[in-house]
Amino acid sequence: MKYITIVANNFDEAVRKAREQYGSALRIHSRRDVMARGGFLWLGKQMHVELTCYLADDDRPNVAQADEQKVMVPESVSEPETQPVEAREPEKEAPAAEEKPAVADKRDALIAHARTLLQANQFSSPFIDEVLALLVGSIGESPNGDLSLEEFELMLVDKIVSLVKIDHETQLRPPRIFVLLGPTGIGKTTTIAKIAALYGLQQLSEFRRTVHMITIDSFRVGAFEQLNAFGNSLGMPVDQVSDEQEFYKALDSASDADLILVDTIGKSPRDKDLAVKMKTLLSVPRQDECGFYLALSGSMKEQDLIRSIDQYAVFGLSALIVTKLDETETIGNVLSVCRQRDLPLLFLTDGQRVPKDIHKASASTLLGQLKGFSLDFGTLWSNQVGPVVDPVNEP
Ligand SMILES: Nc1nc2c(ncn2[C@@H]2O[C@H](COP(=O)(O)OP(=O)(O)OP(=O)(O)O)[C@@H](O)[C@H]2O)c(=O)[nH]1
Ligand SMILES: [Mg+2]
Repeated sequence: MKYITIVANNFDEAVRKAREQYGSALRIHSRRDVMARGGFLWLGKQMHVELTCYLADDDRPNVAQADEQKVMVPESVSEPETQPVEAREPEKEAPAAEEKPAVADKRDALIAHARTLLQANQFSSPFIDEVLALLVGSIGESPNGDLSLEEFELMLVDKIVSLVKIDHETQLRPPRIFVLLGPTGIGKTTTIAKIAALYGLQQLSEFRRTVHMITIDSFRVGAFEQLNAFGNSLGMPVDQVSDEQEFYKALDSASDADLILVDTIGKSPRDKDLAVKMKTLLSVPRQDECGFYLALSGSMKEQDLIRSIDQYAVFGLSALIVTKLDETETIGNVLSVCRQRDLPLLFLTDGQRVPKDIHKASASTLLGQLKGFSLDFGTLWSNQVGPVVDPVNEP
């Protein structure tokens, strides 16, 4: 039995050509999708389909015609590597042809690559599914999946970033009273000092604020001394309040400040009395001047992040500050939770140094935290509202 190879731009066209030349005696043995040019991850620039066919012995009405038309089919006639497959009704295969299996293969490979990257960065399953669904849509708009790996990864990070909100408004115009909440030891006090420097020592006058710090933590030994030490280094006033009256007085004495940073108690979720005390104290300032922000560590597990957000939701959280990013390799957990709880990101901190180790959240700072991509996002990792003077780390 002789085999005939028919080459066409796609499966439909190959079948049509074959039928025109050989009539209904034609049987399709196998199909191969061939790249005209190679490319990364099967991303060849041009593809064609090779059909290997044979003519059924019992029904070959057009052999002569076929011989005459040999010039219309490629020379290559080869022995099959696998057993022939019947293809009496190629129309039934047409949907598969419309799918363009080679394109589908490329798309599947890219999606698998994206899934691996997202999993490696600890994104949650719902977040991964959402990103992949968006990617499938975008790849579909790219004819023949004609994408380089870099283009595809850019598309991937674009989807990631599109799902995470960033609180640019607060970065540029923080509320007059900025309350920072969060679990014990998460980095609240240190972050308050960093924010104080960011705005209080800001070189760009449009972002500069007169800062006053207040701690409502009168429970932990040394809480005031810690914040006060930062205040002394930064040259900013610090008050400690333990009841509503003291809070009113402190707010009074801070009347000329246009940014009042309020450090809070790292309350244990089990301590109900402390929670009530904090809620009572934090209802003292004018609520329309207040913004409530939650600090959580980048190394917390997804479920713990969600639990904390839900515990502090009673305050009406405006945005999230992620601390201690230097202690974790991945940021997918945080971004997934932000998406899940519809909470924007405000700042990221990545070290103990005040004021250096704080960065405003932005597309580029988030990308700087993504691992495993071929693209180098590291150079994008910068930075702040504007340049700040650093009286703590620089003489
Ligand atoms: N590695 C790292 N350490 C940090 C970061 N932010 C704060 N810390 C450290 O975390 C420890 C706790 O920081 P604090 O600012 O006292 O935390 P807190 O939330 O105020 O703690 P409590 O008031 O006790 O609830 C300190 O040793 C900080 O220097 C950060 O971004 N990275
Ligand atoms: Mg503290």
